[in-house]
Amino acid sequence: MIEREKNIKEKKVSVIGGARSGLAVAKLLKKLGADVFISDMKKIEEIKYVRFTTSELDSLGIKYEFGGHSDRVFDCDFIVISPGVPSNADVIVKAKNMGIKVLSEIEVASWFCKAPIVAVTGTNGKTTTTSLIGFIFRNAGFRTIVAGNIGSPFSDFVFDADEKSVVVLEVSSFQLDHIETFKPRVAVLLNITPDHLDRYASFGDYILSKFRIFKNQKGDDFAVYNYDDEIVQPYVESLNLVKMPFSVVERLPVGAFIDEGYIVLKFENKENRIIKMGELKIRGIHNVYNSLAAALAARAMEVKDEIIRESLKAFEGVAHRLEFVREINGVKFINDSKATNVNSLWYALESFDEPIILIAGGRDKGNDYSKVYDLVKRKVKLIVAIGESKEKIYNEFKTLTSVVKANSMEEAVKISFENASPGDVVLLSPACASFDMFEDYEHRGEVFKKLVNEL
Ligand code: UMA
Repeated sequence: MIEREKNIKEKKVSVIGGARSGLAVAKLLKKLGADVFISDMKKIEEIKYVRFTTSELDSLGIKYEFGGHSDRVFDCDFIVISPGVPSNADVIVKAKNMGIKVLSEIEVASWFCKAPIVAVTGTNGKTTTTSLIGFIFRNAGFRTIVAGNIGSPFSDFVFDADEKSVVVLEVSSFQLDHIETFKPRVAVLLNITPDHLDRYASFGDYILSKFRIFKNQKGDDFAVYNYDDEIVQPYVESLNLVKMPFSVVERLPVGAFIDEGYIVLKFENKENRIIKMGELKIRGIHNVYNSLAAALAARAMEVKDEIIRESLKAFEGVAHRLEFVREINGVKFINDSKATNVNSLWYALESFDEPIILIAGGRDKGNDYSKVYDLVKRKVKLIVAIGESKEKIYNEFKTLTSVVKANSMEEAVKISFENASPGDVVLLSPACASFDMFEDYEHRGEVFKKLVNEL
């Protein structure tokens, strides 16, 4: 690491994308003495999530350009790419053709990380599992940093971690696409289902991207993985790592599974019942999976079962993921704005026994809704379709249940409330990205909650 720090001083680095990760990694590299240049295709005032000015960058000594990528980008030793910048963006393709190395922000931050990293990926459940693992480590007394795709760039926190800390990172496929030496002590792979098909040439490419989480692990590093996932299981079992599988279907010879309604950890032929599934505060079978994965990640770092038990019992989940908002006249309102793909919607529908009024739609990512046809038919009494994809949703589901279209979230909440009877659930679980109507899924969830609280 010291070698890296020394080397950075002599490097010229171009950072593509100047939002959260771009700005964080630029500051990190500048602090270490590099010559840093940020380039963003947007004007500075249009950049989301972070507000900063050119004079702030001037005072930090960071160079910049906004409103487009010029050839100045290529005058560097390597490029750091923000996760939101597609690999096939002109600027990236050109850089690669010129032989310039393109690295992700988590790769660069990891060079300076003294703490072991627990990295969590998967199509769904990443944020909940990352938060839960962080919660367990904090309860176990570790100095714990939770960062990454969850919304806080790793680069902002890497110097807060020392050898005794643990860094729990949510990592997306976009972040894994450009790693080189990034090596988690514990890698958690929750599941893989089609997503981000607007960014990958095929589902196969997306799968390969997820598998990169294990790329640099060595024989004594841990792979926590979903034994029930037919894409994940055969691949991980072919790796030479310490394997920690979890299953809700099978009793495993080693790992985590369900027995007589209990979450069980089994190692060295010793079975420990940790907690009854019913005692988990977070609902649904997907959260049983997330809890099994988190328990194994904690076990890998030698957290005691007692701490794992207390933590699983107390954890209340994360905002925007099946978040209970309010009950009015016996109608429960649930904010699942984080459901940005069909699989998340599947889990959300599966989590409720009550009749559901579903608010769905937004920016479509090549969604195939056939997986939820059956659940919609059985459980959903009304769909309120919103956003760019409302026509598609209307056409997909009109023969299965009632569907109406709304022009705004306000109208969607109003229609849902008017049509709800006591005992129903009004569920915002869009299965789409939010960018057609909102800044991001958090903004979408906040707007929904505000409207519900005003009813
Ligand atoms: N940009 C360019 N050139 C391009 C394309 C984009 O300059 O060709 C610029 C845009 O103008 C914009 C910037 O790049 O200003 C956007 O970068 P970004 O989207 O990477 O934004 P960040 O704020 O850095 O957020 C990223 C992650 N975003 C994405 O993966 C899309 C955040 O994940 C993450 O929390 C953050 O880094 C900190 O690590 C969000 C997300 O939606 C939550 N993730 C996806 C998901 O969970 O499904 C993967």
